[in-house]
Amino acid sequence: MRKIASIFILVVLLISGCAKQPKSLGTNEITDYQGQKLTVAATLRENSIKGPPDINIETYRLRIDGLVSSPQSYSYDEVLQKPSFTKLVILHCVEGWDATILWEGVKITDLIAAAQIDPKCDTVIFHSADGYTTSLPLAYIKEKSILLAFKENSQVLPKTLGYPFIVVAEDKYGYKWARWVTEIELSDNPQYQGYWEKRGYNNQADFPK
Ligand SMILES: Nc1nc2c(c(=O)[nH]1)N[C@H]1C(S)=C(S)[C@@H](COP(=O)(O)O)O[C@H]1N2
Ligand SMILES: [Mo]
Repeated sequence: MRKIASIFILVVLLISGCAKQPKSLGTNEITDYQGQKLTVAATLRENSIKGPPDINIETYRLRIDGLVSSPQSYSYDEVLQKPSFTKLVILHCVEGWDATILWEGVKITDLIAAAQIDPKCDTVIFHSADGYTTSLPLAYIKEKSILLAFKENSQVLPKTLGYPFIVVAEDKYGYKWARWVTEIELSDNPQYQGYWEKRGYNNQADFPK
């Protein structure tokens, strides 16, 4: 009889314990994709030059300027209206860590086309809300259909990963992955040096295959 009573108490405790568990309303975040384990953004170390800036999405604009005849200024929603694409790309930082993430974004070529780029342009310079800059060759952006991502692992880009936008600079080291992008400048200067490039990092930044 004592045994039955204790089993009863155990069951009651288990049920009440379960009832206290918060019910999950679900998450959009995915943890694996086509058999590949993805990196959870929250586990990534944030190591930017000034810390993640606050972006007011109501007043936010992405400008396309430089050597163009028709500069553009997109709101967040206007960027999202462009055709979107996903890509599984690994971000490698020079410090040795990496992150495997399913990115979703728009093609940079789709954003700059309307600006009517001067044929002299061969370089794309990214400016960010924290004052960071970096550049990539225009030919590379076209050939690889480089994305400006607004989602990672199926959820809206978290602030630490560059909300609202990060450049998915595949095959290039992390310092080419501009986060919090506010301006895309078309240039004819392939020698342009961004924040880390000025401090000695290689301008090609190719990740060894
Ligand atoms: N705007 C901005 N973008 C940036 C950086 C930065 O400091 N500011 N850091 C770069 C570097 S060095 C890397 S490795 C990736 C990921 O940054 P994390 O090391 O802070 O995670 O973002 C890149 N993009
Ligand atoms: Mo980095």
